[in-house]
Amino acid sequence: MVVGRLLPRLLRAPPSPMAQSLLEGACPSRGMHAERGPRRLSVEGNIAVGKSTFVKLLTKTYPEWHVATEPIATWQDVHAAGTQKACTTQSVGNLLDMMYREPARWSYTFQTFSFMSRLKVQLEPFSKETLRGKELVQVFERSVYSDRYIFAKNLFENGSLSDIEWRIYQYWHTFLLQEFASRLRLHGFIYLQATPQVCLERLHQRARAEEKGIELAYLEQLHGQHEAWLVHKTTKLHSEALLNIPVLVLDVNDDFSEEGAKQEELMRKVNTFLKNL
Ligand code: UDP
Ligand code: D5M
Ligand code: MG
Repeated sequence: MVVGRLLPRLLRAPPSPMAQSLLEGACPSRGMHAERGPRRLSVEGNIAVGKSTFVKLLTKTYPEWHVATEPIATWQDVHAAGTQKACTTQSVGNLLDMMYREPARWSYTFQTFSFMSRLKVQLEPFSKETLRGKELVQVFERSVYSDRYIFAKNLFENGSLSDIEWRIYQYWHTFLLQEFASRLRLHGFIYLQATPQVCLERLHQRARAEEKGIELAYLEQLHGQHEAWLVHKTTKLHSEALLNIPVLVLDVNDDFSEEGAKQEELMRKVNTFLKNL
């Protein structure tokens, strides 16, 4: 089989069977970017569209990639960090639940916390071993950008963030993104696209307690924000560079949770996208 000879500059460890099959015909060229170093991608998409399922599939297909899942557990169980040692395990509340119960009271607080937790994830340094792998790929489930251009923007537009909260948010968000620009850099977005109706069905299936009050209208708003930012490119962004980051749009209306042709099609598209970054 030809696959062995074309072995993956993208894949350093022995590839999984699916990765192996994806490599047939893989071109060793690196694409537009001459520079070496990690490729950093963020998986974006509506609530319950299937991001976590998708990043699990990436992990299975490409076990050597570094995947950072959304730090939702941190939001569901906020701890008194930074205080005396004895207090560090004390839980002070479920901020996700608080935000959904009382959005006008807790949305701004939620934004400060979700941003900090995403920033920490995106800034995490690479180990020496990791850096030795020249073709490293790092994947994040959502980003500091979706925090702002999907959620915070939407919460402002639906009245859950006040005018002054939105302005203060943008002020520090822009400042911090500029300060950390080089370390936050992403090379691509993978946008998982499905109708709000499909997302609602998956949300009901997952049945996360905090989300039981989410209605179709909210998912429609968030869908509109994703489309404006990643497809129509009409969202006003804080930087030109962000606008120019390539976006791979994947239609995930059809179920991809089981092994089969749909999963293979998605992984093939990711592979092609990555080769051209
Ligand atoms: N799911 C599904 N089919 C799919 C993708 C996801 O049935 O093709 C289910 C998945 O098992 C979970 C729910 O939809 O019960 C939400 O998926 P996930 O948590 O991955 O979504 P996320 O909120 O991370 O986008
Ligand atoms: O998203 C995890 C859950 O967290 C889901 O209910 C949306 C919510 N979330 C994530 N980020 C934000 C921000 N920045 N503001 C408000 N709500 C947010 P899931 O899609 O299930 O992985
Ligand atoms: Mg998830």
